[in-house]
Amino acid sequence: MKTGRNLAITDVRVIVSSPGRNFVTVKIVTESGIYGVGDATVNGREMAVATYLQEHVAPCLIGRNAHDIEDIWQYLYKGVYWRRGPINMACVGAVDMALWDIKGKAADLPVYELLGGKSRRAVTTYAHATGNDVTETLDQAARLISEGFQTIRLQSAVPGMEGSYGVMGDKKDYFEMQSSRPLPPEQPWSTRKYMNSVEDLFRQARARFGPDVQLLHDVHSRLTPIEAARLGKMLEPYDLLFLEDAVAAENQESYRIVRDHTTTPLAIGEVYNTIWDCKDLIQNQWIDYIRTAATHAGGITGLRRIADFAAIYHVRIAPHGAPDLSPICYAAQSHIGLWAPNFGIQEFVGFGSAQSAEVFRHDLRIENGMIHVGESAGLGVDFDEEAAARYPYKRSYLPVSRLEDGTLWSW
Ligand code: EZ4
Ligand code: CO
Repeated sequence: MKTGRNLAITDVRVIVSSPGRNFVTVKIVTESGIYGVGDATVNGREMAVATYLQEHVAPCLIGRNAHDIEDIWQYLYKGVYWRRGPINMACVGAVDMALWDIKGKAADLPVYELLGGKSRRAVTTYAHATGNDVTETLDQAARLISEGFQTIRLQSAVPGMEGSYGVMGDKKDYFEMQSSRPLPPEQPWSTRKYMNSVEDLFRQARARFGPDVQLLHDVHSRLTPIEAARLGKMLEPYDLLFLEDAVAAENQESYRIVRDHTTTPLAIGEVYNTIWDCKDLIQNQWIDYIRTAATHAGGITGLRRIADFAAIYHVRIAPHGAPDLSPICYAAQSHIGLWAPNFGIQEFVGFGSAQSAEVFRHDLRIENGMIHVGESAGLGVDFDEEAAARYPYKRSYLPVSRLEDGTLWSW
């Protein structure tokens, strides 16, 4: 394809580094010297993405016009017989982010301007409060509220269960939990113990913070639809902004059951890779927030398509913001969040470790619980390859979950 303003791609660099945790970064360089960066991190499967990019994607990009974002997206999607899937879509996502970054730099405009401009002043986020008991969780929530966050995710250890989701005791992250043997840590799960304790967390939270603060909770896909329906009803008096991942939904129809029984708003999507994974959930209005990440669902182009489709059905976007998404993904999602008319909220766990700040330089800042996007052209985030080389890849896994009798469960 020949277009007027050619900006030929001359190099595609794939860097796996571990500044605090593993990230897969793509750097696309053009003949003009303008380059763009993208995040391709798939937590626990980083080398699969890196090899896919290096071996299968990079050769297809050399010589192409970096301005042809849509054609390159289609080429890497339809042009792969296999389509979809987390590995392919993270690679499409990273390339797509890098190309938007390049287009922004070439136009001397921040990416949100290319998307259509600002719909709001800044990007509202929610922060995480987690603790070994209800008091510890709520003390942390109180600190976050005093820092200016108005929406808090609450997770608390389930009494009688060693190591609940999101609660790590004296370990700072899942990396540390794997200690000397890099194999998935195992955590127990008991639906009964969880269901018997979770209401108290929200009862005490409302008693302590009153009605104005927005609260939410991540079930992390551990319930069946009818259990999730019961949980949604149980939590209705505490007025959640949303209940996240109540049920794993490879079968999207599962959410019909939950929806039929509760007015607690529902959110899902952090493991989805395309619009097809959430099509039924959205068009049947079984959910209220779609949580697909730019990295995992085909980049800015993929997320924008999902956002526009979701808007028709009163579904808002609430992109995943875990620590395994690099600052490049945060930047991409912040530009989308500034633009999307149906933006809901952005999950926020900080911009990463001190090591990560050496590697990723960005002009995002958080103030009163909102992300402010700077005025740099492109995504406003740069990647320092020399700094990254100081932090080599370390094999790492997310935990797995087992019932008390040993049965493998959803983590
Ligand atoms: O499952 O970090 O909403 N956030 C989450 C996180 C993610 C893990 C893996 O990406 O659910 O805990
Ligand atoms: Co989640």
